Amino acid sequence: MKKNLVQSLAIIAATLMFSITGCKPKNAGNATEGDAASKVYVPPGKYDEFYNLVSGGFSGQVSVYGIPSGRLFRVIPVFSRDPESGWGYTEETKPMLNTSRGDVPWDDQHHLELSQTNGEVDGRWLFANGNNTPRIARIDLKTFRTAEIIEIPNSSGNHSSPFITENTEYVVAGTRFSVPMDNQPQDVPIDTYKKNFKGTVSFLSVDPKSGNMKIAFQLLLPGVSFDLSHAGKGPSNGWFFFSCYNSEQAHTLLEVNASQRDKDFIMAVNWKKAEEYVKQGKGQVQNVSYAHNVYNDSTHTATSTIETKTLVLDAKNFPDIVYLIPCPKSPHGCDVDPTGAYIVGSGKLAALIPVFSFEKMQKAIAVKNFDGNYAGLPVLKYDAVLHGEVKKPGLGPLHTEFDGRGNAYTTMFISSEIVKWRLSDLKVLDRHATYYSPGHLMIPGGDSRKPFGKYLIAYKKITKDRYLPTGPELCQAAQLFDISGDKMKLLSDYPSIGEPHYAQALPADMISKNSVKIFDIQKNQHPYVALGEKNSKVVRTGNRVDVYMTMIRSHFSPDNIEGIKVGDEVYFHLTNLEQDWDVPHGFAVRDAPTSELLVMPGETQTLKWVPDQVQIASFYCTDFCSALHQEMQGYIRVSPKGSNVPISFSLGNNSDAPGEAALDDSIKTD
Ligand code: RUQ
Ligand code: CUA
Repeated sequence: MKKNLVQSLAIIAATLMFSITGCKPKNAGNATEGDAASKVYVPPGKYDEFYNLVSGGFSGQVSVYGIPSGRLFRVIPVFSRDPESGWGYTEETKPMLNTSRGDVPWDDQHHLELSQTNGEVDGRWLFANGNNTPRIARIDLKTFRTAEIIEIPNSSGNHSSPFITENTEYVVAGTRFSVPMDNQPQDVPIDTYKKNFKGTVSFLSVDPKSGNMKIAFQLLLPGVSFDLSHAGKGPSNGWFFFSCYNSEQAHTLLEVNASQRDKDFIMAVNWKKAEEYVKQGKGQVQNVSYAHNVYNDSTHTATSTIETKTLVLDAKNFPDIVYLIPCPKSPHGCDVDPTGAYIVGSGKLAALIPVFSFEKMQKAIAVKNFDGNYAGLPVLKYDAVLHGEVKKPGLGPLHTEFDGRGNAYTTMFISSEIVKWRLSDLKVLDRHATYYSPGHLMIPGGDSRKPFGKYLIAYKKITKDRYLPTGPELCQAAQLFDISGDKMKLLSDYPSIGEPHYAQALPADMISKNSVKIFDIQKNQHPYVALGEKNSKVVRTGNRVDVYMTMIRSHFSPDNIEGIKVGDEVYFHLTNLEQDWDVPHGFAVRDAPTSELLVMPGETQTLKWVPDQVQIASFYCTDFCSALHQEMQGYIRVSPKGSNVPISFSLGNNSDAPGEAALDDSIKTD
């Protein structure tokens, strides 16, 4: 007990010290080792070995890097509007950011999880959580586009998400903030937390063919904070593990008030059992409201549906679904090793890392080796479930990944290092400084049954002096290590987009072999497609004008439009007629209070424009598409409201108005 107190004090002292000194370990200078340069060098024209998909944190997006080069390939817009691609600005993509409370064009994206088959990454989909407005997105890795976003009811701050079961049967979402349930009064005093605030974890089923998600059931739980999670695998398949903090149920100054108890919990959920109860018709259907947004690659259009029902199982009424494992000091990371035998909890303020045994947990459950209950849920005895503790690993353990060779790697936020330890005897084998303060780390496949244990990347919260200064705001960063030998070797570091939290990676060909190069224009089912220039046209219906416009190197059809009036609602439906890889065209019209469109070959996208003054408005292609890209442009005549200029449109009719030909005598065309 006393020792615990001393350790806690030491940690608090260290935390303070690091926050004051800025977490700068000694010898930050000569960081790489040996032939690092040649190990990360991918010569021009050669490909990287792995795709690395990295969370964008408060950018709301996901970025795609190559490993080992650290080259940035792309930013995939997910929860935030993106002017570069028109995501969330085009009529087709606006519904993707719809929620039960309207348009929410930003989120805080923390965790990513690749779809798996038999516990191994399969390269089909990438799931991403939205933290602030509880949502889960599914990205289709054929197109690198967000294909679906579903909102989570009865939740607030969707942090322990979107982790998956070993055959992608379910993707989970646990609430960070406990709140009054959606069907309960919301206008309650905050100090009625213990009575009125509840936690939930949600299980969303994933259709094995289409990938489409559906909220299968939610577990109603005591009002604590759920933080991270990971599914069991192999022998522990059928279980899900969630870390939780604030078992104190504080609602203010959590920094102090939620750090009172010596132990919080890892919550073990028997989801197969829960599934059986659902099949038996147990649980309660609640009226709620949440958006389910799906993008269709044939119509190139998203739809948003507001769903109204959710099935809730109150965990305390089903005594064999949920068990609590005591875990020291506000656990954060919750990681399951590749064999599925061990569950690692990382107490942010603990001076050790507890490793739990699934087998021991099963035994303890069988003989009811309980230490009382917490809010009606059985608490297992710590010692009965413990495989052992990693002693003196470092300060501030956060997250653990595995190399598939029996070793685990844990980030130490406070002492700014990665610590390698062995699962069997819990011995620390190696440690390496990081620059600085790592949050998550990632080994390709490192949370699956089959890690590709060659590289490790640490994602750092603090950059300080690593790069040229860019004013007060500095980038976050990633650091690549070679973990193929006994000792970790630092190879390189590179900046990241937004704040990286979790990441995933997989061998490049698992994705590249299926990558879509163009959309087949013959299969374009967009209601406003123009299949060929001869079908381009301008149609007025009242004050709505639909422009069916095509793009091909290097002109629009039509490119002269007249008869538009101030206040008209003009919809430019741009169809890119190209059928070649890497030939997008862009579209921007003057003063449109929205972004450009960027239209891929075979695709149709729509920009809405309401001209508010009489003008000749120009429009042009924004993406350099050919030597004559700069010629890809056009004019729109906007006449006053109520004028009687008829709609007309043309392409290539370069004749002059009667009597106007020789206005400028200096121009001779002979
Ligand atoms: S978090 S740095 Cu995943 Cu949001 Cu641990
Ligand atoms: Cu089309 Cu530039």
